[in-house]
Amino acid sequence: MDKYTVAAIFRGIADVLEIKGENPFRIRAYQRAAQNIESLTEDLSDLMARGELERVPGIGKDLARKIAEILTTGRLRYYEELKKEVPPGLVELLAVPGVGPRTARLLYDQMNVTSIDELERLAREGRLRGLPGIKAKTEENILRGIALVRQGTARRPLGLVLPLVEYVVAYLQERAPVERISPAGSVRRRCETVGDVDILVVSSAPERVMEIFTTMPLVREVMARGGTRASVRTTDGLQVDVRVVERESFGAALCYFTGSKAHNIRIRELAVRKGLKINEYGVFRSDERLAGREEEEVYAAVGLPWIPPELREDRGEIEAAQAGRLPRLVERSDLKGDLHVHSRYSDGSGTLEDIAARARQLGLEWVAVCDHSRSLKVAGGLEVEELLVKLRAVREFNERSPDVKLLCGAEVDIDGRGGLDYSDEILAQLDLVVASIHSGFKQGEAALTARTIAAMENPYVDLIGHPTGRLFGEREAYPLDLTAVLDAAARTGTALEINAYPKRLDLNDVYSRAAAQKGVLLGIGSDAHLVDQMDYLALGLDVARRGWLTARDLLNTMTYAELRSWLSARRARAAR
Ligand code: DGT
Ligand code: CA
Ligand code: CA
Ligand code: ZN
Repeated sequence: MDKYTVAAIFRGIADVLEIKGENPFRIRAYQRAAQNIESLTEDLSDLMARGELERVPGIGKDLARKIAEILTTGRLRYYEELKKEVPPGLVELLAVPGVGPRTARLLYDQMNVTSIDELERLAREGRLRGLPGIKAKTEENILRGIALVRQGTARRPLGLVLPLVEYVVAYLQERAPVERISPAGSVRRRCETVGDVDILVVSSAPERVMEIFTTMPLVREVMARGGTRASVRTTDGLQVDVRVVERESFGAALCYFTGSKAHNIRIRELAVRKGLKINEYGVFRSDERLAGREEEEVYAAVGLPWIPPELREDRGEIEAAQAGRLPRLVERSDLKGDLHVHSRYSDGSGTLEDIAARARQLGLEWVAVCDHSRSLKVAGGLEVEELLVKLRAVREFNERSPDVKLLCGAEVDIDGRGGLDYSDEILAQLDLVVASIHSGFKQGEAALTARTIAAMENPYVDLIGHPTGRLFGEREAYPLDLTAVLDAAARTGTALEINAYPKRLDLNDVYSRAAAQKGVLLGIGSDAHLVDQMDYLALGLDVARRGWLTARDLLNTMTYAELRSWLSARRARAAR
């Protein structure tokens, strides 16, 4: 998992080059390389051993050599030298939109500004104006930029945080004397956005854990460090807290720090009624410790079965647990297919073979290959003739492939009035049809609701893609009458997508649960554009579990044969 170290160093290089006013193409090259490296699923060291680093997009001879140096020595001399050329505080200022390298340099040289906090204070007090090129208006822009940075770094989408959590956990496991380790907090509950990362550890040598954690290459700043607890900020600004707890308290601490706070409060009330006290150290009757090593013991002390972290939001899970009616949440091993993958036929990068190979690695039995339809020109939407070529190619592929089967699908645009981008005659030939809205978001609730329902009323539409259109950090969900949409889905038997692309997670947990309660089927689609992104299926699973879904609520748990018969029943109804 050294890819994050390499990516962090490359990003650092890009920042320094930017301050130095170097060639923008060189800067961009480092940034792009960092991004590509991060999304690799293959181990960098393996690639290096096979001499294949240069096969990663954006990596040439020079960068391959630098990666090799980082992988073998843990550092990069070029970067160490380069860093000496600029003051460290300067790099932080660049994160503020509107503060470019020239302004950052100016602020540093003339005002000694080395942090965003200082910059904010000076701008507030009106002390920047008067510097060359800085007016009252510029100060306002800087303050607005700072607010954006704070907002953007305040909560991040789960999918962008999880790889880093896995990295930190693996890093500590490999290097520190770790007996037990687990993420806690919103990460463990799989909330769709994460404020900060909480990690709990049991160790015989807490100081060692602190030392190793606070000196990780991706640590930018150690915010607090004690004997058993430390907080750091990573190079891209995320806060990570690590706590070392006693072996006997691990379960109690895990309960406490997993939260949610609302869930914890309910559990503690139950304890009080039994004359018990629960805190992060254990379960106590006066001073006697009754339990604490395992979470199960803590729940058992208040007469409950263990509750999956995804449900711990005080949304009825405690009542369900008391009644013995906790849902049997869908699990990764239940998933047999992915409903939404783009291929090279539109804007994806994988061939049919690549997609099937990845599916095989992920233990999937089928994949619906859904490329964009013809009006979505920017995304390489398929003309009818191209679609027919693809259809033949998928049929031929399936004849060759004994295990993984592909479905020839399409992600068909819903137009401004609820019409579809292909005729019914064409749709009827496809194995599976996803219909999505990609334009006209400003139409208002009534029109958007009507468009969505009109698409569901087309008997060839099997699934509505990313039903609310939200994109974290870019676009709010568009206004929809969700009750009407869910009712129409139930009436027409149309499934709704849980789009698992990290910026989407759409439908979300709450709506997925509401849909399932109305008997609507849901389908997870990774919306992968690179085959590596088919891993996003796991994020969709997180949403499904937070939405209380069982295997029976999802299309993804069907075998290929079951899915085909569900689809052909729908087609038969459509033909009537
Ligand atoms: P986040 O970080 O905003 O995404 O959300 P969490 O849930 O990770 O919140 P965080 O990091 O502030 O705290 C982690 C857990 O610790 C939280 O879910 C419950 C527990 N916790 C924190 N503060 C309190 C508190 O004042 N009372 C109780 N009962 N629990 C707390
Ligand atoms: Ca947290
Ligand atoms: Ca925290
Ligand atoms: Zn789409």
